Amino acid sequence: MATDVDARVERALAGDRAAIAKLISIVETGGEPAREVVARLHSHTGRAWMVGITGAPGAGKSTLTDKLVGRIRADDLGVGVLAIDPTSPFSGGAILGDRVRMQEHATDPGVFIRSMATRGHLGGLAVATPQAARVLDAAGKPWIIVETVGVGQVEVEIAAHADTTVVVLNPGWGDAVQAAKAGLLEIADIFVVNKADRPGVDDSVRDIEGMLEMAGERDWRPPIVRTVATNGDGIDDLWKAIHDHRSQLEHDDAVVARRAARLRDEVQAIVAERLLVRAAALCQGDAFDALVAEVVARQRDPYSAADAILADAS
Ligand SMILES: Nc1nc2c(ncn2[C@@H]2O[C@H](COP(=O)(O)OP(=O)(O)O)[C@@H](O)[C@H]2O)c(=O)[nH]1
Ligand SMILES: [Mg+2]
Repeated sequence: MATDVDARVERALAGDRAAIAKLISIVETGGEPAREVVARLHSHTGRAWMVGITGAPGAGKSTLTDKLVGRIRADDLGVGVLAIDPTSPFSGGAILGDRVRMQEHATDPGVFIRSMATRGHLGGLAVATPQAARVLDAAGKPWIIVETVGVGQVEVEIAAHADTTVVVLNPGWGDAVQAAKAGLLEIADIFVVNKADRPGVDDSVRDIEGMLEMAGERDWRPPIVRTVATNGDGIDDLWKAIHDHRSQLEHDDAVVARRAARLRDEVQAIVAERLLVRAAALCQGDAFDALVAEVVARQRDPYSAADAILADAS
């Protein structure tokens, strides 16, 4: 087993696509094999720049990601893409759509694209995504794009943990307000108003500027980039904005603190995941059922039942 993992890791470090795909599957599934892989990969990481792209479903994130991949490839740089979709595991529609959209890059050896669904992750996306990104980083991809739907807490957190977080909005009354409600404004390093071929772009830009004013002074003022992802308009501006943000973070050494915070959260997520697994194991079986029966019969209160379970466990 160990030699099996070693061989795969060696091949992935050399950029072998099949090995990269297999390692991502292993870290996605979690458990002991994932631990082994991560233990071997971690020291090879820390070089990639991770760009998070988030926003409401249908905002154009996948189309934008596809164009950005093309732009990165035009600079002859390698790129890995993790498309995270929390939609129903049964529909599969959005994931299939992303694949089709990115098909032109599918045969490019400089591009690695992976769709991750929420199903099948023992530890959940909060644990699986950084692991998958770690594989791509170790495999030498200098750029990693993580596309997440900015609707759930976990998805927003994943995007917020990128080195550069891009929040995608569309023209139209209220979109910026919705984004604010979802907590997207605080995490944005760059705003994109995509679908700039539609009316209301200036209003959206003004909305965002207004909200930035209210948020007060920051080290970095997020630029607002207008794009038409479908035809590639504004992609150069977005690529430049990403570079500007990267330069600023690197210049201030802020990237060190940001990445340390990311790793800190990762360790915490792993601890939380393990405690959940442990809790599930403790809350089953005859002894547990007997305690619950006592609570139901009002012979015990829920807290003392929990105390009894934890006392037995330690
Ligand atoms: N008119 C217009 N449509 C766009 C633009 N960008 C994306 N779309 C369309 O919006 C729909 C959703 O795009 P998609 O990239 O799947 O959005 P995602 O859910 O955010 O990943 C697709 O039909 C795209 O063709 C744009 O700039 N202008
Ligand atoms: Mg998408």
